[in-house]
Amino acid sequence: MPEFAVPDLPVPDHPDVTVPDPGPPAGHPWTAAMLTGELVPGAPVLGGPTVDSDADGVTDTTVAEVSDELVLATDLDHDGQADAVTRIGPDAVVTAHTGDAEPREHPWDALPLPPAWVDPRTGEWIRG
Ligand SMILES: [Ca+2]
Ligand SMILES: [Ca+2]
Repeated sequence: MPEFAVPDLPVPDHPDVTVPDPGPPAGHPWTAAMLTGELVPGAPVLGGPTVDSDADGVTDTTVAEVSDELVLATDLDHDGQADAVTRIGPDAVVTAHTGDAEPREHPWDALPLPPAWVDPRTGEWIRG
């Protein structure tokens, strides 16, 4: 009966069973969290984006429930920081963009915004 040589291989006490992080698809950024800063009071960090709002193949929007509001936080430039946030609550819809001095609040019982039109003299859009 032939004998087979068994290679003398080291056997670790605790084998490495971790699975490497697959990382982002080639050419796509990876964000595991959405930083909201002051755009979502009380929730500076949300989960990673799961919605591709502009259909470019890259998820950019996180949908979350914070307190009694539905929050949609969108990262337009894929840097992990929300650039636009819409908070839908029981009393109003609040939208905020990075760099805005104040968020815009539209209460549910408020009259609709007047239609916008172009001033023929200046070419500027005017509302009201
Ligand atoms: Ca997208
Ligand atoms: Ca961003």
